[in-house]
Parts: sequence; structure tokens; C-alpha cells
Amino acid sequence: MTFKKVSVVGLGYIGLPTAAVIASRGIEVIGIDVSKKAVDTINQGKVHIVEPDLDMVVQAAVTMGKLRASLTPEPADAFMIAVPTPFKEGHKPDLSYIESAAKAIAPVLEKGNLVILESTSPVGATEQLANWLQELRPDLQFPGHSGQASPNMHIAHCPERVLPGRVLEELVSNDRIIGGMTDKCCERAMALYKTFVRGECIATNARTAEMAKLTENSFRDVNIAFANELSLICDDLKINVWELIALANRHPRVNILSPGPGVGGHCIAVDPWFIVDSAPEKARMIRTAREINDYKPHYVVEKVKAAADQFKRPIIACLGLAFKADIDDLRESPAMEITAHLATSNTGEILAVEPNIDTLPEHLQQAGIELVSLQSALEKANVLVVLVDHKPFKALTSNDINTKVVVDTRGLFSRF
Ligand code: SAJ
Repeated sequence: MTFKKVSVVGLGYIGLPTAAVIASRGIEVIGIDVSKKAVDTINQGKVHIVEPDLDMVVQAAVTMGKLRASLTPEPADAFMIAVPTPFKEGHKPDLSYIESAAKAIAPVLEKGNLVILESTSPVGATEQLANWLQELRPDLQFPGHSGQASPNMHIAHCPERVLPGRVLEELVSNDRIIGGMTDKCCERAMALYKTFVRGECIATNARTAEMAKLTENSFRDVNIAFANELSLICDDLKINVWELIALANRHPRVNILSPGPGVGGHCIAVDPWFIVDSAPEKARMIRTAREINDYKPHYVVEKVKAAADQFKRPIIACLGLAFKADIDDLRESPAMEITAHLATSNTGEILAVEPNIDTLPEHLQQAGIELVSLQSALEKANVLVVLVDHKPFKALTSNDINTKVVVDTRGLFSRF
């Protein structure tokens, strides 16, 4: 079957690039979002998020008349849901955005439609989506419901796997897991992804697809936790952890990741909890990794406090607020957590340098933090805290920093 019109629900870091890439293949795409600001911005051919080349692709798609944003869903051949799945108290998955998306699209669904859940989800969420839709549209037949020999609706989970900062490239080149609730669902979803994916599309069931995504991010979390644990051990043993890891990685079967100020973002710091929540007794290593990575920002704060203690009037410049290099995304960012904590614990005057944003989030402003240029931070500060390895920070030389006390969580200056 061919797809003439595709609807993407949720125009964030994943939904908007996906919508733009599909539109660039000549398919009519309507993007749905609850934010009027996002909808208006996109309809002007502009973007509300920072991602390399996204502005160009969106502008071209909107100008060609292939991409349009709206607050209200309308009929389409396929619906792709790319809304957040955060966790709520007790690290329990919060599926309320998926439920809202289901409520929003239910009235416009038609027989034969394909609904794809792209949001990272706990095992069972796709079945839950099918249940919600079935309740809302008893006139249609969704898969997974007893007594329905041949459902006339198709549902699949196809987790997004793109790396922020390389989204447009990875959307096309990555392999995709196509987790259909039935073989027919897989077939339909496969046909849609093949319109824009150059990587391989591999079919499985929805539960395995859900678990695969959680597994990928937990694998990374556990490996980063190993690096972070090494950094704590090395501080005690007075060993340069960066040199240590570089040496150990010379072994042909060792590939240790990099320690940092903690793990941020809306994926790796969140998804492993979905496994822990589903299997609390069994997921021991996954839980411990989360705890180690969540502890790291507190450890960094203590290190900065000790460094600041040497000065009567400490002026601390925090280099970077984003959760990783060269993006503007502050969600779940350990860098931001550390900066905020330093300000509220009266450690000194706090300057923040974040070249990818224009204004500080409200709570940082209220904490008395000042957003300054790198140049101004270098002139004023006596303590430098490297929290993110943004390009301009990597370009600093030993001359720029040799009069400062430096707490370097990213190993930028371990070479000096
Ligand atoms: N980090 C380290 N040390 C490292 C690598 C990363 O401290 O060696 C930190 C980063 O600074 C950041 C956090 O981990 O705070 C996560 O960054 P990341 O680059 O590892 O991953 P994300 O969250 O940007 O994207 C991940 C990716 N998953 C994997 O690499 C397994 C991406 O492919 C997923 O699509 C994305 O999560 C997602 O949406 O789930």
C-alpha cells in the first residue's frame, strides 16, 4: 500500500525531524502538536529546536507544501506518535502523553489505518495503546482483542533510535526495529519506514521492540556507570582516569566509555527505570548503574565546593548546561543540576556559559545565576567547572585556563 498522507503526533526532537524527512520524500505530512507556538513556528518554515540542518529540511518541506503543522488532528493513512514518556514518582513510567495522543487521533481514525508508537515505552505500552483506541472506537477492530479474527486497524511499535546532534543522518541510515502487533501490522509499518529509511527494517513483535529500545539505552547507561565508577575510584587512588581509560582501551576487546558529570537527556537517564519497574527483583545491575550515574552530579558539587573553598570570594564559571556536547537540550541535564545546586548552596558567585541558548531557564535566573560569554567567564572566574564538552570549550588552550582552579568533568584538559 502507498501512503499518501502521514500524520506525526508530537513535533519535538523526534517528531519534527521525522515529519520533515517523510515530507522530503514527497509524502504529504501533517504534524500535530499541543503547542501553538511550535505549530506557528513550523508553519512559517522555522524550527523551535536546535538540531543540525533541521531548519533547512523543515523550510524546504513547508515551502514545497508537503509539511504542515496543526493543533487539530485530521484523517491520514498512518499516524506516528512521538510524544514524551517521562517517569513519575517512584520511577514509574508516565504514559499520559500517549493516552492523550490516542484520545486526540481516535475521532479521525479510519478503517485500514496504521498507528505507530515511536515513543520509548515500557513493555506492554503498545498493547495498552491498542486497548485505549479500541475503547474510544468500538466501531473499529484493533489487534490484540479476543474475538477479532482479522483486525481492520494496524498497530506497531517502532522505537526511534537517533542520536541528538545527528538526527537527520541517523533517521535515514539507522536500522529500524518494526514491532508489529500482527504480521500484517509489521508489513504495513515496514512499507512506511521503507519510504525514508536506508538502513535495514527488521520485523519482530511489539513487546520485543519495546524491550529492545530499553535494552539499548540500559546497555549504554551501565557502561557509562562503569566509567563513572572508575572516575570515583581513580580520584581516591590519585590516578588520571582519562589516561587510565585510554590505556585500557588499547586492549582489543576493551572499550570503556567516558566518565562525565552524570548522565542526562530524556532517554538514557529514564529508560532503564522502565525495566527496573517491570522487573524490580531481577534488574539489579541496571538499577545500580542508574544509582551510580545519578550520584555523580552530587560528587561533582562536593568537588567544586572544595575547590571554591580556597577563595575568599569564589567566582565559579560553569562551562555548559546542556546534557551533552553541541546541543541546546537541557532536559535531565546533570550540568544544569550541578550549576543550580552550586547557586542555591551559596558556594559563590555563579556564572553559566552555554553558547547554545539565549536565555537561562527561569529557575536558574531566580537562583541568581548569570548567563555570560565564554570570554567574560574567563576574565572573571577563579574556578572553572567544565560540565559539557561543547566545541568552543574544546578549543581552549592551557593559556586560557592556567590561572584558574579547574574541575574538569569531561577530561578536556587532561591533555595539558
Ligand atoms: N555520556 C557520558 N559518557 C559517555 C557517553 C555519554 O557521560 O561516554 C553522557 C552524555 O554526556 C549524556 C548522556 O550520557 O549526558 C547521554 O548521551 P548519549 O550521547 O549517550 O545519548 P542520548 O541520550 O543523546 O541518545 C541516546 C542514544 N542511545 C544510545 O546510544 C544507545 C540514541 O541512539 C537514542 O535514540 C536516544 O538515547 C533515545 O532517544 O533513546
